[in-house]
Amino acid sequence: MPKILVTGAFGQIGSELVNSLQNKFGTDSVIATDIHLPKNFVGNAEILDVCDAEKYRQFVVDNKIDTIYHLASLLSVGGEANPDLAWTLNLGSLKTMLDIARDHKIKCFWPSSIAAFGKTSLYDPTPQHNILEPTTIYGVTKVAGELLCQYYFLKYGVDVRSVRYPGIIQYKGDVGNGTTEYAIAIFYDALKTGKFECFLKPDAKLPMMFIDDAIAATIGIMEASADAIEIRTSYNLSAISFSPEKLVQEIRKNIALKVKYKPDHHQTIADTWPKTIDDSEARKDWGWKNTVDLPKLVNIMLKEVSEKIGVNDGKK
Ligand code: AKB
Repeated sequence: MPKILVTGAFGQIGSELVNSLQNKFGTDSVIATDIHLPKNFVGNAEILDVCDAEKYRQFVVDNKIDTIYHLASLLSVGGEANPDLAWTLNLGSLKTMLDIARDHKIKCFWPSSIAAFGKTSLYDPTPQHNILEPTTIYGVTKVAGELLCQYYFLKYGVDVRSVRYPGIIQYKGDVGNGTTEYAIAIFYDALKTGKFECFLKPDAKLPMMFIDDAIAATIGIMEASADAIEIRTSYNLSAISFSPEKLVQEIRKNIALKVKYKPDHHQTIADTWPKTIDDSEARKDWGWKNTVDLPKLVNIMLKEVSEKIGVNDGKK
């Protein structure tokens, strides 16, 4: 029975990943940690601040952890609001995790992002091996983190694996403080008020992915044989790309929605990110496949968010 630690377990990806890992390996195999815990969680959950290196190490030793999904992170907008915390949390805690993984032979996962790319990157579709000159602190921590992962693999043999997540659309966790998160917030506003103010331009197309695909990719790369993992920085990962305008059109097939576009500092970040991603290396090396297209994503989000907030999804 594996002993799995998930940090940042109640954020956007963790909320769903913990559930999938519990179903796959059994509830007792998974320990979900974060700096705040939800009230109605079923399973093992504990407070853990990953910026406290000694506590992190002791926690791993005490619980005989053999696998870590290190998800604790600020996103792009949160990072710009607090660059020092972004550096300490996104990169400092990754270094702690890699040191622990090296010393205790732990297999680990760490998420990178499309934020690793920047204005000088080659785009459309964005190749795996690329110029990485991001201009957000979030992007800087992702590029440095990718290189650190590769360094620990080459120097110490740490089995660390990573993907560059596109914008993840999920409904279980809160709406995170990022740029692609407009595409989550829109469902809450559409269902509650029938109106949405968008901080991006109508044609700001970005790579996106439904949470189920993101979880399949995360567990998929961790289950692949170590020999198959040719890239030890981070794999490009792609599913669907859409603009706010395209998403609005799809939502309007289901419910009425009025939208005002007021592009602001979020658009400045989006301007530096790719529109489409070439993820052929992930498909070739460990069999990555996406399954959820835009109409399906919109249907699921309308149903799940309406149930979560207790309003009609317009179909009943
Ligand atoms: C953000 O927008 O900051 C994140 C990301 C793409 O990494 N969702």
